[in-house]
Amino acid sequence: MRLWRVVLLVNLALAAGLFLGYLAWGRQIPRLEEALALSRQRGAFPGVEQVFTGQGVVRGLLPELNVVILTHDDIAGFMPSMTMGFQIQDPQLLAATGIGDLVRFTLRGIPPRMTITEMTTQGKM
Ligand SMILES: [Cu+2]
Repeated sequence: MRLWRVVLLVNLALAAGLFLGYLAWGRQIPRLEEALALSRQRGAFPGVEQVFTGQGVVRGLLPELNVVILTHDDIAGFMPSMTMGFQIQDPQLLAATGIGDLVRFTLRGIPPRMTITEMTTQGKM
């Protein structure tokens, strides 16, 4: 067999192999991205920033510590309902809130160190 034919056959075999590999693995990518997004949601990666939203009632304000005490509902994927203190990022959020307010809030951070970054009053309890 002539050398150029050998080279051509080897190249064709490589091209066919690459194409088949691309077909097989290319189809895995959307499935893997989905699994990754789901794992991130579940907090499967310690050290990765998480975001949760929740609703609760303000029980206490500790402006000198930048803490709000809330009785919060279930925070899906994070914690069940309870009364606890949350660190608050912006002291302005505390000033705009009163005891007994029904609030919606956003928690952001690397668990277990979560901070309230947004909080809006929905009404009074
Ligand atoms: Cu809690």
